[in-house]
Amino acid sequence: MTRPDTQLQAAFAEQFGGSSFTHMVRAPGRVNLMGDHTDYNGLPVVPMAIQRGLTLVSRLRKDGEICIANTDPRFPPRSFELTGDIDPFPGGDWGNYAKAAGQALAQRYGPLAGFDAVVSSDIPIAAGLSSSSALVMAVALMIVDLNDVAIGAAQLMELIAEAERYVGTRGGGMDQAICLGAQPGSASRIDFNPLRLTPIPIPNGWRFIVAFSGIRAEKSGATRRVYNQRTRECEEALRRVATALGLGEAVSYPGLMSGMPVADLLAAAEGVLEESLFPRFRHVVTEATRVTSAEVALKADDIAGFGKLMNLSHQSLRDDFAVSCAALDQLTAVALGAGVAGARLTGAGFGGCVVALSPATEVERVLHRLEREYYIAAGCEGELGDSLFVAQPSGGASVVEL
Ligand code: NG1
Repeated sequence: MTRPDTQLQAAFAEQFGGSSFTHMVRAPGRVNLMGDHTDYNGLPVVPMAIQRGLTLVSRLRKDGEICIANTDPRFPPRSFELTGDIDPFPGGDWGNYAKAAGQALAQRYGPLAGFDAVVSSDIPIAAGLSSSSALVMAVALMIVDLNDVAIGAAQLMELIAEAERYVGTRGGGMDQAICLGAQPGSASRIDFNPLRLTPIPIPNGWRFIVAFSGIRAEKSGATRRVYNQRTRECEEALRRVATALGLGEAVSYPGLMSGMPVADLLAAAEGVLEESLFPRFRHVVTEATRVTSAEVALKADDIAGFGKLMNLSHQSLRDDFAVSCAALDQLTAVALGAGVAGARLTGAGFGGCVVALSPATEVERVLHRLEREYYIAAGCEGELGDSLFVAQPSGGASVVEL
């Protein structure tokens, strides 16, 4: 891990009366390659951590207060007492992500000492690259390290996935797991209940391009409502299909899928789910099969096969799960027109980013086409580095004492 930059040192000194910090956490963002809206249904995903991340520097306090500032002026300093019952800031406040981690750890391991901290991040915000989970995980790791909390990695991933629901999203466990458990050079297949991460090396000649649509999908606003609506629709579809098949309400999506082939499951579901719910169900179960096929394609260095799965995934997210939007569809179309192996929206959708897979030999040409036909065509000028970049498969979050 590199040392913190001078901007962070100056920000910390300014915020906390000239003193300096002793610990640093680096937590990456992620791009999801396959399996969206499957994690909260207990079904697998294949994300990878990226080179963009969040740095949190801090120094232990003698009391139980967390005082946290941000180098991004949009996020004013926040402080709160680290207890097992923390009142949230108003909805949408960035400090709630720190409170989420703090409350969960204090409930289990309190009383805990707090810290003074400054955060700096280069993960685009509300872009489906998991900037929020990087913050929750960074705060959690810092609390764990400064307080010598004895907790294993898998336990921390699961605790923090649950903890992030503090902000009001009924999310799954993908983001927290990959943020902590990623291996450099690899994506990971993640299975849930129990949580398992299996690294899958990215073949040398593959490049994943991340392209931001320009539409922010703020989870604190309207996006949260639709996201939570999808989680409820999936639960409802599961309950009805399981009941119709005489399986009882305790069955999970993985349980359902292990019991019969997907084609039979879909035929049974179509008979019991109304028109609005059946496509949601179809997305979830077909996306899970695409995750397994994607793992096979990755291991076989089958770029064309992986690309086709990405295209099918995008169609399913757009048509069956209804989480795409015109800008994401346009961006995938431009990428496909530029000759990529495949392209799909990544993360929750409703805006955010597209991920496109290109052979390394073609990547510069594809980047130029995207720049010209999407960004310049829309009137964007200047540096595009935050909106358009090649993702490097990176390692997971870690903490160092400086
Ligand atoms: P993003 O894309 O970061 O909003 C969300 C959920 C994931 C997963 C994806 C969709 C959170 C913190 N993250 O991610 O668990 O459900 O949507 O696949 O809620």
